[in-house]
Amino acid sequence: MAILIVDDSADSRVLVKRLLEKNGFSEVITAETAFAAFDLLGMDQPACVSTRIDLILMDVIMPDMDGIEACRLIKANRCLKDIPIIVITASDITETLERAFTAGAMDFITKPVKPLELKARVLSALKIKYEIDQRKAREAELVKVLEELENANRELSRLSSLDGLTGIANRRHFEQIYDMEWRRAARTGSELSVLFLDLDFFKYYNDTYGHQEGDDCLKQVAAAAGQVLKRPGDLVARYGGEEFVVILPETSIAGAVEVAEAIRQAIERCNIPHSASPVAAHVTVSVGVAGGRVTLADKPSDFIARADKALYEAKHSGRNRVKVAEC
Ligand code: GH3
Ligand code: MG
Repeated sequence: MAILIVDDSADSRVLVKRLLEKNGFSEVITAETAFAAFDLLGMDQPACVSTRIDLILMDVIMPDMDGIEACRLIKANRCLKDIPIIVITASDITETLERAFTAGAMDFITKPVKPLELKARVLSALKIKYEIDQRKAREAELVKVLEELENANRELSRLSSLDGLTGIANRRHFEQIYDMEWRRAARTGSELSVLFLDLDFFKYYNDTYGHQEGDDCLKQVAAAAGQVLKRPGDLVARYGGEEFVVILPETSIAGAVEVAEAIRQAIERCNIPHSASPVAAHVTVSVGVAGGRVTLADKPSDFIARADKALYEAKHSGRNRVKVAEC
């Protein structure tokens, strides 16, 4: 905690310094001119430099630049504006004091300086400075905590929309996006398609290779399906267990069948051995497709039910195939 005395008179500087030191203020720095004070405060630096100075005692009448103008410049500096300034003046003319307060001075002391008055004013200014510092530290801490909270919330909302195993969207996220895409399609009268994918004989896969391998297989299938999707609005999500769902906005049934077939083939190309499957030597999927132009008379659940029914038909007509829902 340092106090800076700015005074062109050497006698005054020595006197005030001694008085302060006698009252236990051990770190007292002096400057002969306003410019020397600016140097000490680092005012010529482009960025804020940390200063030890907690209080400035500023003489008013000085050559080159008077104490009031110096006070105004220090207060205009965003790095230094919280340092209290007490002006030391030979006159207590109202006009001088008014100018000093307008320039940002906190208090004044008249010359000749009286020891008790100096001590009282310095103590009260330092107390205020301490409180300002405490408040600023609390504010900085609060800003930091808020930033951390915002980051954590962002991460939480990202995680809450992802499936823990496969890393693709989860069912909750699918439902949000589907609802949004449905309303958009109904509003604009555009087409929307939905695919339901289900691994064939996956129970046998787990029984043969174990649950861990089963989990790895689900990850590969999710990644393969995701790679097929090219448009920014397309979304693949894990609907649950070994079932996946794909949303294809602004896509006709014919387009959706193409995507479904591309996904089915991409999963075949992964060539994940499935020795217990009655339909192929590798992992395969069945896909149900529903879609078309959305009107306000339709319900969002209609497409889901139709895609699910088409999936059921794909299963019952031999698996490892794509089936389109009847309207
Ligand atoms: P289908 O061709 O008729 O779909 O037969 P399926 O064996 O795939 O269908 P079923 O519904 O009988 O079995 C689904 C299996 O998927 C059973 C379940 O243990 C497995 N499964 C579901 N979720 C997970 C998972 O997160 N990890 C693993 N490893 N297996 C899962
Ligand atoms: Mg299955």
